[in-house]
Amino acid sequence: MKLWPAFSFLTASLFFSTFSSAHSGHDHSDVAEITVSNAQVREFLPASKASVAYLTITNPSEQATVLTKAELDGLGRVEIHQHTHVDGMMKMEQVLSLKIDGHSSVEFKPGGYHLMVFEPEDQLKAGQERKLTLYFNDGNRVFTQAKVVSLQEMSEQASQKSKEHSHH
Ligand SMILES: [Cu+2]
Repeated sequence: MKLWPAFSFLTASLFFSTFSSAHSGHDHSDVAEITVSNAQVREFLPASKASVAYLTITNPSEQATVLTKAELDGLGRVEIHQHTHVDGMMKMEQVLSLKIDGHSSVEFKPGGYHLMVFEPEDQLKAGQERKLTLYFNDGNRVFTQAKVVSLQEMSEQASQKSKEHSHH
């Protein structure tokens, strides 16, 4: 694809600019803990090479933080993705870093940010828990347990959520 070099250059320069601005010498002594909630990873569908995980990251501190990497136990590869609209088409692309402003949270959800997971060492089964590790550019790491859910559970929750939204 011809556009790819331009995309990767843009992503790389965004990465370095957020990286350096987050390192502009702030004091870490009063940094509040980043928390992760509702982490879920979907079972792999038959014959599918990738699955998806959702979570919410909350940054209660003053300073922005930058997520740079995610790992999930038993999965060979985890990528941070976002959905974008290109010429009216919904596409997804990998992001190398994700900035989370101070006093804010980012919800990974269908149609937005998500984790793509690849290369399972063993089968993911609904009801299991897998350790999820998130890496931030200040050296901080956050661990949580991601719940393995079936496609049905995941889509039921998504439709439940959208109902809640439309009824208020
Ligand atoms: Cu994706």
